[in-house]
Amino acid sequence: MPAPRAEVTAFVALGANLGDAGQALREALAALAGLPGIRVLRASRLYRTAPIDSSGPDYINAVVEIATTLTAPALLDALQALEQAAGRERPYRNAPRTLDLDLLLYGESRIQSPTLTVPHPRMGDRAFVLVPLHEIAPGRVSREALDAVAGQPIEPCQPQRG
Ligand code: A4P
Ligand code: MG
Repeated sequence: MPAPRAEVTAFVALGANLGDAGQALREALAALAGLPGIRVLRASRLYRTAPIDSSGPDYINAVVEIATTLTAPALLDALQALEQAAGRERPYRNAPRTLDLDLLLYGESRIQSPTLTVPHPRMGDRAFVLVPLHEIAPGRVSREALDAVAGQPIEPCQPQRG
């Protein structure tokens, strides 16, 4: 029998701006937690954010830290299956969406394939990723990186816990 794969810590960004976006993110979190090979370690609050390079209503965004035995491509497949189940359509790039799940970080891996780039290439430009990531993993986001996106509107939907 092959040895079980070791768990890898990964971070996933969640976003939506069509329909009940907050509900879509809560359901996606529950669905992620129910997938074999994935344990949810920590989830950020939900944040309301202005669209960046996109259109339509405000987005709801969050970031989740998971431990997973899935490979990075298998994790991407699982994330895309959840997007499809949430009714995701892709009429054009950066179109408004019912659910977007992006793989931000997968352990310390650097991946460059036709279908997967990790770390996510645009994560450093975006408050809607850096602010929730900083909430759950402050060591992963520098003060300089946060300062660089300070002009992008973002506000938590819930007060800070504890
Ligand atoms: N792909 C490559 N690397 C990755 C990765 N690390 N994680 C490929 C996920 N997917 C990755 O993605 C297109 C293709 O990227 C996938 O087929 C996959 O093989 P997609 O989800 O179909 O399309 P997309 O979401 O339009 O593209 P992408 O690259 O996820 O868009 P961005 O750059 O992430 O921007 N403003 C606010 N306020 N909040 C948002 O959440 N999101 C976007 C999307 C723009 N503006 C936003 C928000
Ligand atoms: Mg995406």
